Amino acid sequence: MNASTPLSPDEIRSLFAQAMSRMYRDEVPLYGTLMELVLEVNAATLARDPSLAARLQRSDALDRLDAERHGAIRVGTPRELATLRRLFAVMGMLPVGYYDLAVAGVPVHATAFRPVDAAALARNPFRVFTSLLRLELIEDAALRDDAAAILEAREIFTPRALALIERFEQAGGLTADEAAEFVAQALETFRWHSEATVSHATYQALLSAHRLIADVVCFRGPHINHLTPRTLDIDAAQDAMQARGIDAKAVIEGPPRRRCPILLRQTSFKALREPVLFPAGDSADAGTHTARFGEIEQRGLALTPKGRALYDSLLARAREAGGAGSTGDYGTRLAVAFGDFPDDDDTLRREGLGYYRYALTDAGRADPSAVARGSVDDAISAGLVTADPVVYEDFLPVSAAGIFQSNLGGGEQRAFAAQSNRDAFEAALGAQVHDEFEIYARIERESLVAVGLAR
Ligand code: OOG
Ligand code: NI
Repeated sequence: MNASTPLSPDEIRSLFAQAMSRMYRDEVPLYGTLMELVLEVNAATLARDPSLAARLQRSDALDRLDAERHGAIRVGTPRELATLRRLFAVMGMLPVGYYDLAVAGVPVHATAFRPVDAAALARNPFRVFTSLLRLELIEDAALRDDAAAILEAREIFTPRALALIERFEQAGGLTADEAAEFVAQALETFRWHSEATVSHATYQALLSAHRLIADVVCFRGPHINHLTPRTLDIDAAQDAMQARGIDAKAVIEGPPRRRCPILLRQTSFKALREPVLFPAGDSADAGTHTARFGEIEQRGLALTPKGRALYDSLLARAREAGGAGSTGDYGTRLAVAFGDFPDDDDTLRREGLGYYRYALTDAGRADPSAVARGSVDDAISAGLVTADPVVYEDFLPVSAAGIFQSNLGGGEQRAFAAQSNRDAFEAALGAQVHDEFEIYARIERESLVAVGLAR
């Protein structure tokens, strides 16, 4: 390839995802252990279940599996969020969904930057869950002003990264050389810095307002706080974590184990306590900070609004039945509640609970007019067409809150009374977030068109 040939956003995203993974493995070696463990579990699962391997192959999910992960960052100001939107756009990552976590006691709201079309997702689905601190939820006005001033004064992007974002916007692409430089420069924004930018006293004051506020405000930038590989069997991965003595979260977030996995199941290891240096001459010049962790997830069928409403109501039933959320024999309550959620692809599809991707079989390719003559169900029962689950590419607010909480030392259970404020989030972002359901529906519709079954 010529150095001046533009690189596609998909290629830049792949380079970036690899570079982030390498950096985080150096920063948090336990993440490397987690990746090895997931590779082993996935290889064993595929060897045990050839039909799963075939299905993943048909829906383009097999090749991307080992490269697949998401990360998470937290920023402090609208300007930071808006610039991140432009940075992620260089890599074909657009904001999808609005997540309000204040209701769960975490003073942030969030979106996920990710690719949206089927080809880009097949290439590399790398996603970054991106939270914006809601400073207005700090009660102490003086502390709130301090935090705002500290954030206003910092610059989380390198001058060269900003210049390359502009270059991309003007030229409509980056050459291979520019892309390599962009990836290296973008990485600087997400690197961990063990030197706090504030005094120990300020750090302590912000920490006692909320641990998360200290994490966002006291450092040079939005360090990546975890990267999450995708496993095909999260129960096996959870057991493997425990067998290796990793301090795993007690409960797997999300739906219970099922024959047909839906949405997203996640578990994590607890955040590490890491040394931090405070500016010289401070009363205490060293301390610790707890923010960075590791996570594993299993992804399943993307649900329609109807399926999602059923999911939300069954999850609420399981959580309410025990009083205080994910404790006690929560696993049993969850399994009982989800007895009411159909667990075979045929029913899920016919009842419109999930999105499916349609493809011609060899027989269907040999006789396309036979496909077009009947209904979708006819074509499937005649063996002309297959229907495979569309993979859920997004996040779940209740699960995300559980992940946040388990990494905040467990002491922060209060909910904020604040209204969810999507308009303010979008104003800060400088754009509207994309609707996840529209994206899945389009992927399903395009597959129907491709097999000649669109009505
Ligand atoms: C983000 C937590 C949410 C997930 O997978 O739900 C998340 C954070 O801790 O910043 O990553
Ligand atoms: Ni996560």
